[in-house]
Amino acid sequence: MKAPSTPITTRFTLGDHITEEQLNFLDYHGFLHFEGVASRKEVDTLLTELDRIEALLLKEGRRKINGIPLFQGRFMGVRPFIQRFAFTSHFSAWLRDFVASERFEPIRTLIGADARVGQDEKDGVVLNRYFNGKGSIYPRLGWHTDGLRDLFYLRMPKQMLNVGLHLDDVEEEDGGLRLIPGTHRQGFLDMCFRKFYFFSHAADRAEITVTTRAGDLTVHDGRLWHRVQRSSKTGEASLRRTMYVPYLTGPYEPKDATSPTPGYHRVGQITRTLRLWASLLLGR
Ligand SMILES: O=C(O)CCC(=O)C(=O)O
Ligand SMILES: [Fe+2]
Repeated sequence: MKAPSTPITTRFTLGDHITEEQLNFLDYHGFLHFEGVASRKEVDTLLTELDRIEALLLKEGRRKINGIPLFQGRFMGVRPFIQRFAFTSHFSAWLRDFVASERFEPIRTLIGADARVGQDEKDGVVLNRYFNGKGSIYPRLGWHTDGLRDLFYLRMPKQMLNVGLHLDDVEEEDGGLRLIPGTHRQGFLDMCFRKFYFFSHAADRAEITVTTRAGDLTVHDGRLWHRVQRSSKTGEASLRRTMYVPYLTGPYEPKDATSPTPGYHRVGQITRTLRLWASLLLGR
């Protein structure tokens, strides 16, 4: 594989197709960064929609959507605050249209000619809200690859591309996504043991920081080692919001209100509850 001629800090522009240069960059480094894919106005609309959806879900006392738990913290220990939403586009016609919009076609076909947006599958369209402070169950996320389930079954994870839309301006001190370029090409043992899954948070010599402007889009290979660094700020100033859109191939497997909660989400529910209590008690 040829090393890309563009520097690793390159922010590309999303056109009507993925160029050879972009493909090569993704193959080599395991990620791609596109600048300004959504406008400020669209980001604002999305965040306003999200506030409306949160109010609705809290009013109804919802804990799960189609079997997937909502991760609920308390913003600065004061008010209930949902930090991970699943199937978000079910609650917003605007969002449903937005994720299906023409501009994302090159991203969809990058996953596969017959790929589709999983509005009703897996966890649906996911919205994350990280903040640092009292009552946060999500101030950061330890080192991991997204292929853990495959490793559990002792099979090598296949390429899985995570497509994230970033909704905040994030500089180095705001924490955010850190990844180790090229690790998507590592072997099975490195993918299992290079880091202690979710417990290890230490910066790696080879990691890079993904700094973003609201509206940027990133694609990263799920086999890469990555983590989310805690913001050095607290409260409102530490908010980091991202939207992850699943693109799927293979048989259509929609979920509904009768769908069971996957085992790994059950385990997560316990650790999140403990984390929330600890955060409320310790105030951080
Ligand atoms: O917040 C992000 O950008 C990444 C989150 C992540 O890695 C995950 O949820 O698996
Ligand atoms: Fe991840």
